[in-house]
Amino acid sequence: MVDMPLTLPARSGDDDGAGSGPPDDGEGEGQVGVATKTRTKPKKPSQFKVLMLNDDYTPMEFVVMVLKRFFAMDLEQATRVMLHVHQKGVGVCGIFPYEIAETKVNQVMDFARQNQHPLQCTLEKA
Ligand code: TYC
Repeated sequence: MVDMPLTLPARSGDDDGAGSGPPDDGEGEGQVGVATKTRTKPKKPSQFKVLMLNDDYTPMEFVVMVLKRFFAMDLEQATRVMLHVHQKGVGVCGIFPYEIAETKVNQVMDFARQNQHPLQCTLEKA
């Protein structure tokens, strides 16, 4: 009497086209799936600069009011940033995560429009 194995050892591919089973369709258990990788070090949300642009028409006092109201600056800080923008053409109001930066830009643009000033504010990746 000869001992026969009851089960055959698993093979990774039944690719000979003939013999025991149907041809391998590449969908065998444990072979196809979505590769996932858990990030152990979470990425910091990227930061965005909110920039104020100079123009020839918006009153200086209005720009100072905007900087105090939406960027929590005191009078001295707001005046310094406003004069920087007036002289250099552009200045940084603050650096925030994207959604906060975008909200600030919208708030400034809406407030300027409501007051009929052409003041422009924009975002830039920090
Ligand atoms: N240049 C404007 C003026 O002379 C003042 C100003 C400053 C406007 C900063 C916009 O972002 C600005 N009245």
